[in-house]
Amino acid sequence: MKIDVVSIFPQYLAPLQLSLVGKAIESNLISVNVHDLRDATSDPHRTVDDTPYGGGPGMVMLAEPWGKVLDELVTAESVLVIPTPSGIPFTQEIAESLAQRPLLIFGCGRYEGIDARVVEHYETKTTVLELSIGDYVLAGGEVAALVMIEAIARLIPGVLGNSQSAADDSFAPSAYGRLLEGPVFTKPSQWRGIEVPSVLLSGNHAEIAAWRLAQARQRTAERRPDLTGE
Ligand code: JD8
Repeated sequence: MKIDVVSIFPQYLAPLQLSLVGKAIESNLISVNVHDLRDATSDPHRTVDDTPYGGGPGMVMLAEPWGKVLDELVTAESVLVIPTPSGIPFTQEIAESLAQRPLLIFGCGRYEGIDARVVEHYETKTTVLELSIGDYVLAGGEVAALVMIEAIARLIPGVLGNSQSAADDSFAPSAYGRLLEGPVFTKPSQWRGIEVPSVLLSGNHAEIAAWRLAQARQRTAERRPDLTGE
């Protein structure tokens, strides 16, 4: 998978070189290229924004620099992801779908957002997804891109080590819908007077699996009834 990220703060994407995504890059399972939007400007001040038509607070990102950089990146097979608080909620299901695609492009806006004609234009050239990572407001799209890229990359075959499995994740599909993960424990078996549930020390794998499923279903029903349709 090839991932391109466009931002006026390319250093914001430096964490992609670390940990899970960094190892996937080193293993050539994915490639990540970060592009500075200001390199696509044509004035001495490398201007990327201007005042909004119709008035109102803040500044809006100019369409032309986006056009210049995206014309070099977008193909019919690409998916252009635009993080925005007004987007469709980003979910594990969307992450699973995007993990199947050969080329993802993340357009990270700032200020009040990107001139809407950019999305309108590129919808005629490629698949465009305006996605939101949650119901709160950030200062720009970079953090959202980091979140989405990590969620997607870990689903690419070979990225997670043998000891890990996306199939056991929270939100992974199961016979009972997408469930939250239950509680996890490690040594010591007693910590500050609190014991590990005895079933986990029993060695009875069927009982352990049943207990874990029951815990996941209970936690999901309590915290996220929307996931179980209850
Ligand atoms: C992209 C500019 C800031 C947003 C004026 C604050 C995603 N879940 C999410 N929350 N916020 C974002 C997000 C915020 C962004 C941009 C994503 C580009 N801003 C703007 C509109 C109000 N400022 C996001 N995904």
